[in-house]
Amino acid sequence: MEREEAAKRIDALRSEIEHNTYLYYALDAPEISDAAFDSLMRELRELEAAFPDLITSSSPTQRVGGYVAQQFSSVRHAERMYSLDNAMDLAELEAWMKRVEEALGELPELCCELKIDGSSVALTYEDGELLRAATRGDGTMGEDITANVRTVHDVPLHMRAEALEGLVDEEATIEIRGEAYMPRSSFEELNLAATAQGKPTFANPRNAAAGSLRQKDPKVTGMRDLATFMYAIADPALLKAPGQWELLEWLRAAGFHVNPDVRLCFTREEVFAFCEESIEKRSLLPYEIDGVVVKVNSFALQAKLGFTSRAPKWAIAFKFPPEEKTTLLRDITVQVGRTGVLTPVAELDPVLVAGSTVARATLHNEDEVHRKDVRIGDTVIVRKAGDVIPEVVGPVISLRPDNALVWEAPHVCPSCGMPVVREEGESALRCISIDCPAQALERLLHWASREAMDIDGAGEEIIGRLVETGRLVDVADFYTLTVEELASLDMGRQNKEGEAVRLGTTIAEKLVEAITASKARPFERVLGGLGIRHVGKNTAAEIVEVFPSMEALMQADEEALCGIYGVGKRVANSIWQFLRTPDNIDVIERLQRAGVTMAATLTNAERIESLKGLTFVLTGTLDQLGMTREEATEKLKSFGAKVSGSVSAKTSYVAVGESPGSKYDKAVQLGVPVLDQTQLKGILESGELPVIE
Ligand code: 0OX
Repeated sequence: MEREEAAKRIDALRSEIEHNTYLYYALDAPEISDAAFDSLMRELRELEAAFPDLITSSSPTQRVGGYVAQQFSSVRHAERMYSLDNAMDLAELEAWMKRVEEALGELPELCCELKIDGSSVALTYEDGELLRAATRGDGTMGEDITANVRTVHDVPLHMRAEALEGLVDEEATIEIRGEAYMPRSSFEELNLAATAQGKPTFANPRNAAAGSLRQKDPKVTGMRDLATFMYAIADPALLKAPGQWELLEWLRAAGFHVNPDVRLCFTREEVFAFCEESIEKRSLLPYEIDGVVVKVNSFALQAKLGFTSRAPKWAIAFKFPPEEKTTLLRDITVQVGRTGVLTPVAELDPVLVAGSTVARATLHNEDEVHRKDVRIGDTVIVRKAGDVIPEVVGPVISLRPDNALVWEAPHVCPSCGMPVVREEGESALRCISIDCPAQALERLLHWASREAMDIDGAGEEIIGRLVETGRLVDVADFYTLTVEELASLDMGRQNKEGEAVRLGTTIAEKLVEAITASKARPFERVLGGLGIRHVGKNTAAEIVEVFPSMEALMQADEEALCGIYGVGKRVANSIWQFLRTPDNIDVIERLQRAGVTMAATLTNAERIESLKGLTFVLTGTLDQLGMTREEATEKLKSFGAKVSGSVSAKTSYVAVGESPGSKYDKAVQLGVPVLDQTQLKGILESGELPVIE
């Protein structure tokens, strides 16, 4: 074929493919078969291969580029990407409508949308061409994920021509915002495949979407089934449309995928009805939603209402009540924790609840099992406490089979076979054997965990193997592991060729590096990591305030220990006992010889206590700090501040990251000042408070 003829055919094929992509993905109304579509794509690919100079970046064949990013660069959003205030029930939603009504003199038209539980994206178009795609980040700065977003089929690489008519200035650069999500079925398939390959799974479709968008290699993103629903424009003034409803119509016409479940409401009752219908609809939708977003429709009225420092006053997210599902309770097993506590665990038929698959849920203790009267074989109601921790609410008695089995607590430890005890006044059964391997495993996992020594790569599988092979008995053994022995560690599995899978040099080297790095963790982490009963990270920090070295702590008697803030008789006795047990002393000495930190690096007098007297609460995903939440907490403490887990009138500041929950709401309710991630970062760097508007 001649070049000129090829160019014409290429143009025609591209238009046809784009039109059919739009029909398929945006309108959900395909007109040609998948096979016919594939045939068009194949022809286009062949022609482009024959005439490579005719390839353009917005050709439908060019969604997946070959470039593998080392890291994502930061981009500034055209306008700040605000988050949404939440209404936790219909009464809070009503209160918001009342505020809006009072501010505007009457209740305006309200546009109701489903709240897609995905990952926010911002798409920038210049001259109608997709120029850039970014994550939300902290709302001001996001990450450049253009190459990955280009692989998402329902994201137009260029807007449809008719869209230009709706713009005030056809050449303007516009930023379109929305949510990228992974359909439930694709999420389940992805996790099944990951499980089959022994890879980690995603907790829920939202994490799967966010994780897929942050892949270094766009080819990987291209293999994930992602989709989008777009619902906003950074600057509505660029559009002729007068309101949200018209914006959604324009977005549809421009080629974007817009959620069809939207409704323009004129009364409170209509808004409530939409919320209630959406709750009903929730489990039937092929994607996850976690609420309804209600927006004042008119852009002019939106501007009148304005923003708080965090969110628009003209919109609210009505959050759904915790989702409950029923499933089969297959068995009740017993887990042995690091302090020997035996916890009954419900083994369930996997069920998707509030965005993640639940297969196990704690039943807390023996009394709880009997109080709830759950029996093996029961159909049980499952929900997520605070939408996070799965719990069994109770049985559906009417569905109880005749052979449902009443669970009996074990008399011996399921791990070591030694008799278990239930101390007076306690609800927990406990294995008190020193040699219990389950306790050893849990202690080692706790030591390696992020909140303690943060040994990257030391997960359950590797630690489990090292315990089974007898190479790890106590936490000091970590520091004697060598690259050579780890590299040849038999993982107890076989590959396709039937050979034993070994850990390998690369992972072994990284692990030894992480173990070495952990030696420098602050003393309070070491203390919290030892697994002393009743000594978690907060108590450990208080102990270090008074006894800043292991040497000083070893010499303290129970009375002196009781002088520590938050340490009563029971805790003091547990610390004292621990430090007088020969096996524990041996572990501490070996840790010390290995070079693990055994004293606080800064004494109280040396501390720059610029934040003394202030209490911070951190909430939401803090991914813009350049450090982990634990590190940020430590840093704040090093400036003399307290960091608390809950918001009260005494809280000085609440720092919020992505998707903050009820703590943010509480802060607003109590009038506690809120910091965003940029402000928190500033404090962490300087130890000084920002000027808050
Ligand atoms: C959603 C969703 C999120 C954005 C900032 C002001 C209004 N997750 O589906 N946010 C918004 O709009 C907000 N709409 C949505 N549909």
